[in-house]
Amino acid sequence: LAKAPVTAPPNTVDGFVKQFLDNLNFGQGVALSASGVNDQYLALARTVRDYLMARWLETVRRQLVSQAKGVCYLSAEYLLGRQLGNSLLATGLEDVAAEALAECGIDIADLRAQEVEPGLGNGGLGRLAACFIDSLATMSVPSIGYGIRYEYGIFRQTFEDGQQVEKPDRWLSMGSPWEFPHPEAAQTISFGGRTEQYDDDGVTRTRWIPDWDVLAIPYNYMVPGYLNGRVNTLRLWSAQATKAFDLRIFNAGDYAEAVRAQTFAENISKVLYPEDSTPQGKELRLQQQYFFAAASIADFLDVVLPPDYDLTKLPDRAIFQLNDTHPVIAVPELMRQLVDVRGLEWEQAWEITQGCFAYTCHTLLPEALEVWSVDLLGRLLPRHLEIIYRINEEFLAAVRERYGDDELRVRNMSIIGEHPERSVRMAHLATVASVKVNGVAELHSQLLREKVLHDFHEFYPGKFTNVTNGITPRRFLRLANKSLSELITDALGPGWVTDLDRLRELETYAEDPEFRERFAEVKASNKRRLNRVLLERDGLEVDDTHMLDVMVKRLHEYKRQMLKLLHIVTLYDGIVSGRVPISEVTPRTFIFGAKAAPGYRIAKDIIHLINKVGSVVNADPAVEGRLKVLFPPNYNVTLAERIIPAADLSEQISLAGKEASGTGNMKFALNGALTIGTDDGANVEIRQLVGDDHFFLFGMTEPEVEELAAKGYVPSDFYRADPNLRSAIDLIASGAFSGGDRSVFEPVISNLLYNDRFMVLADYAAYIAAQERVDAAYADADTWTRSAILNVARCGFFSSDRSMRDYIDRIWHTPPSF
Ligand code: 26Y
Repeated sequence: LAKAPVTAPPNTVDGFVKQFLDNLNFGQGVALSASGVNDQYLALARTVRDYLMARWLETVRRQLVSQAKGVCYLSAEYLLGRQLGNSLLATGLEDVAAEALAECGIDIADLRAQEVEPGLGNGGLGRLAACFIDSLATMSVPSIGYGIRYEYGIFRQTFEDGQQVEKPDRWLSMGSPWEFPHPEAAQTISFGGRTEQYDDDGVTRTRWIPDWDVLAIPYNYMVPGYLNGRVNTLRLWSAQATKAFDLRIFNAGDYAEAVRAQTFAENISKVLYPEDSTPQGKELRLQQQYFFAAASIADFLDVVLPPDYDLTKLPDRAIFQLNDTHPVIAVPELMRQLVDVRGLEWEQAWEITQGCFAYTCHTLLPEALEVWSVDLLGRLLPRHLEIIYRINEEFLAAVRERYGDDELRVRNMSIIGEHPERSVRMAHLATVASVKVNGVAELHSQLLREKVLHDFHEFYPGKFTNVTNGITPRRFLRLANKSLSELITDALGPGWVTDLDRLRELETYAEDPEFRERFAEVKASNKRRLNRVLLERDGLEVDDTHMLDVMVKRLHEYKRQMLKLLHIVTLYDGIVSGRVPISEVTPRTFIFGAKAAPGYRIAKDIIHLINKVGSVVNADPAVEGRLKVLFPPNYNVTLAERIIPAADLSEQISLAGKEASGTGNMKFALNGALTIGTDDGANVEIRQLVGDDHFFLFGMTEPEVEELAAKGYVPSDFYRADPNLRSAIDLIASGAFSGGDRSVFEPVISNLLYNDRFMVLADYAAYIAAQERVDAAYADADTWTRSAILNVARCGFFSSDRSMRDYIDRIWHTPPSF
């Protein structure tokens, strides 16, 4: 294999100008004088791409030659965020590009603003995948990300009269300069039909006779490492109708039916499911999962591996990391490939398969553990169901051998559940098939071992491990918070970007009054920048003299946006009732960002309520502008990069034992916000690292939650016992935020008083008390700043580079390779 013949354009302003103009003229087909901002953006993107291309081809070549063990990260979601800024950063071209464009009379910021981010994920799990592939590229680890190229990503959220209205996310409508389609490398993915046994030279074998299929077209994306000359690949699959599919019908003259058939096939990669946490038994979702899992396995076996590869060595060549259960159908698919297609013996194939998978669980909520009804799975993937049955049979035989006839245990561990209907428990299948199973924060992994998958932990000692999540410092510090990055680099030099533990050295700077002053000025300037962004984006104003108190994350009851809202209503209630003199109210701007799953009724009601409370509070002269509630719509990665660096207070207030990890919590702390939080997920580790004096802890612990649940939680008892709480709830119930209409928020109120599954009312008093400690601490600006600096200094642990090192050491055993 020859070295890649491609060379990058010269790394100079002149070189960049020439390349940019070439791309504009020859790529877009317009002259500079006639070009619009989108032409210019596309030409700029292609120019940066040109600088990455030689490195990409070289990375692919070396990976082919070395055949070193690599990671195949299988994820149904990648929440990438904008690509341009990150590519400029990775190539070290930020300044060259800005100067070159200035020479052409263009402000690069205008072009950056043109990019529509690919929102191919819902929230934490999808963003985690994006951080991980960034770290793998930066650490030179052989790896490839596999996923789905949704034509429509997560919906665009708008508000109409305070209520969420979903609009389609047409992220591809202006063209995406970052993708490389390869129709010639398509895989055919089959569905439906039946299986049959046949005689193969005296051996009985099984084959699958499917009844329809689709093409999976790979689209490659560059994943550039930070200033290291490496570019890994993200391969996303797009569904296309096969010729056989519609030709037959076309020839019969039924054009409408042909188009319908095509639509049916292409629907598979049409839209991202906007549900998070609550799986809906949607057939299309199972199609999506099999579609990308099967295409990825086939791609790896047929395209990435050399021909005649000895498959018994596969565990030394590849590890397929399952990002939650969404790709777990890859397990029976690999078995099918090995046994039915490539003729291996079952036992041998199973040994290979068990050496090739690892599973990450991202939840603790029982309703979020994916199951597929046997009926549906058998109809869509009959051969896979047979394979799953056989895996289960052998697994349960081993369980029985170990525990005798403990049928209760057997039933609990079975891959097949019987209630409320016969179904395949994907988490059990993943656990049985995997080398390792990991949770995403210490507490989460502990609860997995002790509760959710306890029997499995007992059966497979050593299989369970923890890898605490992380975030990429490139995007979430260096790119998102340029002024803080410059301050840090002034103090420490530039090495921290790939060695985040070095932030520890800032601890001594926290004692330096001049450094504190500069740090406080960085925070203030980030607030001013946020003000400009929100003013232009949504007409919202951020007062840079206010404490900025932020809660951004998916809207979910367990995350308890309601608790934050009750705090705001309590403050407001204190003012309007005259109980609290206005001069005693700390000026705060509250920012919410949250999408609710379109079918999640109560979550949408809560969004509505937040908006209505905001309208009333913001307009009430009695408040004297001291409280402001802002809810910019359509929170996404791009907005996160603007909000997080400006925040003073980070709200991480889930009910203990429900948030697997959280990653927003890490982003805030690393950008110098102090956390108010429960003892949940990675909050636990953040607090341990930054220290109790620099973290506002409140609320029940996980065992206390269990205890309260066991003795019978009665939310209305808390309502009755606490006059502040009662008054706040009564104010909402009175219609004060709904123009006097008591019915509008009745479901929210009833849910709180009579159900309150996530114990908002039980933690209310502790939360209010903790917020009073926040106010007191904030009053001493200099001490607050010192705490903020210590948060930055002590959160280097949360780099996703560290997460990747942990995966490599504990699970993958895939060292960096050049
Ligand atoms: C199957 C479908 C309904 C589904 C779709 C998306 C199920 C779950 C999800 C997404 C889950 C998710 O984002 N989980 C979050 O993963 C983060 C990364 O590990 C954690 O930090 C966070 O606590 C967890 O809620």
